[in-house]
Amino acid sequence: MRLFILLAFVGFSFAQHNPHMKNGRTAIVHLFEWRWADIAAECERFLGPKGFGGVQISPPNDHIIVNNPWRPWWQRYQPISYKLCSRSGSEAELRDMITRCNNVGVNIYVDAVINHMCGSGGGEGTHSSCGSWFSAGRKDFPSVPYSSLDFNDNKCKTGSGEIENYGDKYQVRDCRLVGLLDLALEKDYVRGKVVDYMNKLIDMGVAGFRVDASKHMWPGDVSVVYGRLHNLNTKWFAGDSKPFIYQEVIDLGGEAISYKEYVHLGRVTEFKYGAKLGNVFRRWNNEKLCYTTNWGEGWGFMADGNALVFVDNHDNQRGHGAGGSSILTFWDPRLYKMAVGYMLAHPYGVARVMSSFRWDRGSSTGTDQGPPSNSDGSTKPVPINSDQTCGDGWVCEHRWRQITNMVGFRNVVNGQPHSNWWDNQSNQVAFGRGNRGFIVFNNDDWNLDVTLNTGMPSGTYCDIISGQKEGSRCTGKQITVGGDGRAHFSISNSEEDPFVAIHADSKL
Ligand code: AAO
Repeated sequence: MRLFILLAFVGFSFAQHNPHMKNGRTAIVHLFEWRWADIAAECERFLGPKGFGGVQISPPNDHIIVNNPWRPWWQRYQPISYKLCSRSGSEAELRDMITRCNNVGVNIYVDAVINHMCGSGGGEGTHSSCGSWFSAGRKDFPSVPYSSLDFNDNKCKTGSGEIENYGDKYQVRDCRLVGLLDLALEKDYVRGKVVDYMNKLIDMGVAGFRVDASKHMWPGDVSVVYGRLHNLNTKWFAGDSKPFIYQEVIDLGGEAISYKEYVHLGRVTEFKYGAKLGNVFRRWNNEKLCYTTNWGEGWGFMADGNALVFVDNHDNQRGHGAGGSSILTFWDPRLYKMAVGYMLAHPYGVARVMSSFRWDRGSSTGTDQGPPSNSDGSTKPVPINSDQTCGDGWVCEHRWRQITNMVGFRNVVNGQPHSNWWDNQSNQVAFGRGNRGFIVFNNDDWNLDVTLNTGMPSGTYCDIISGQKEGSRCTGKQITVGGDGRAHFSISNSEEDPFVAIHADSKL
């Protein structure tokens, strides 16, 4: 009986921690600011075939239009209503994308902005992506509808009405985050509107949500919201599947609010992961790759089953949000590929890969600059070049061979233990995943030349970093594993990508 209660509890409490990825897929890609039509095509032509498990999409709901005169990316974090027309496309296009991605085994996770509406200085008029009339000054959003009664200002105790001190949990939850009108999620009416919005998306076929600004909502309030969500659409998911929830809580330590208040509700973004991994690969603060032998919980991160991990996200890649200068991004491609490779090879957490657009680092628009756009402000499509990279300012890190192939690696080794660790007490390390995969890094200033126990069956394998297996041939390095599981590795520190990875499906 006791065991039964325990199992029932575990089953219940972990229900929203499961990303419900299909066919043993394991990684999410954030296609930041992509149009729905492009995501649908990308699922069919690339993500499905390459084994990606899901896409995090930008907020699909009605949002403010900021004319600067250019449109910043962050306008989508200022909701005007829960209608489904956004910079990425119409409701019909959203529905078509969800259907087409699900049909090729790729889940959709929605970035849900439910803590607030637009900024208090957002003005009055119909400058929203759906053309909905609103008044920020009067806190009037008739397309929901929300009125001034549905906001928290009466609860907030700071003089400015803003969050002034992250050391005070009441401020963080009851006051405005950067001027954004803070919804009173304690009200059943507000909860109901949020639940209806999320349930509509679930019924359309999404697999879950990234919950924006979760730190700024009381756990008791979001718990009620999550509890009222529908099960996933049985056209694509097993019956009784709860939506996957991953909550954006920035906790690098030292603040009033801890990630621990949210882990029973769903997964939580582990912001320490990218900050520390950046230090390790940059070799800052005397960090060395060899110290990552106990990477994960051993580094003070949250429990494996609660974590959503990433090297960079749409905020900290451009200096917004938290993380600091150690965060690695596509601007440092060599170290970035290694860090993403490390994350995808390592069993800890549910992994999310970032896919960005370039911004002009020299210009005044800087880190606010929106996605590649036409002169009328509409977002440009993502053109695919003949070499499979993307054009027009879309970076498409997920299409970089090294990263794509490591997504495949993560699928092949799924469920296998972290094994056969080796290091040189510096920045050369190697580890395996049972007998299914093995990876070797050289982040030192000298060559690596060593014979290691890989734990893999004997045979010749194709390195998926310097090339890949194409039919029966290998376009990269070949690694020969002997009958004793040992293989010789040689990685020059001057190589373009100083790491090597092999797995069961790259055997020649
Ligand atoms: C825009 C304008 C504002 C304007 C506002 C309203 O930029 O000037 O006032 O409109 O008109 C995004 C953009 C914002 C944008 C907003 C709305 O990033 O610039 O404002 O859309 O359009 C906090 C939150 C976290 C949030 C992060 C950016 O806790 O939830 O700020 N991220 C999400 C989204 C993000 C979005 C929103 C939320 C809003 O991912 O894209 O904003 O929907 C500390 C706290 C963190 C806090 C940071 C803020 O971090 O811990 O919780 O994040 O401060 O800077 C060390 C510490 C670390 C600390 C950090 C500070 O690293 O260890 O804890 O320093 O840098």
